[in-house]
Amino acid sequence: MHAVFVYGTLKRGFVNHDAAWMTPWFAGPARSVIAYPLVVAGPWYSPVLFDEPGIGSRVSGELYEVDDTGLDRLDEIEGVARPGGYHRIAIEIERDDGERCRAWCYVKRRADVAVIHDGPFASYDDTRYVPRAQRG
Ligand code: PCA
Repeated sequence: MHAVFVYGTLKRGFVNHDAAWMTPWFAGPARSVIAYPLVVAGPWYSPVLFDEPGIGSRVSGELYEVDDTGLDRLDEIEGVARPGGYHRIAIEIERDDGERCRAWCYVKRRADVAVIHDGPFASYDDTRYVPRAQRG
């Protein structure tokens, strides 16, 4: 199984959570051990975490334990193989009970993002995201 930390539209209550069949893998709330910049960026107002440790705030999100198929599906949803897509890196995560672990997390490089609308935030709670199916 693979530990995955999600901070954006894969969280419970957001549009990609159901598309990725996340619910059975939920392992609890968690946050990054160190700060990362979490912003709302790009033409579709996507939540984006930049791989710039030490900038912004500790980021709140959710931890999941997914199988190989699940990780493949998440990579597909996050465009890991597509130009301008997310990169998957391992970061240090702290659960609410204080337990720490390394988990996969989807990030981008600042240079791959055309426009930053808002941020940095300690947690993502924006409603402007445009799902893939609604993009022109
Ligand atoms: N999905 C991934 C990265 C950004 C997004 O919208 C997540 O929720 O962590």
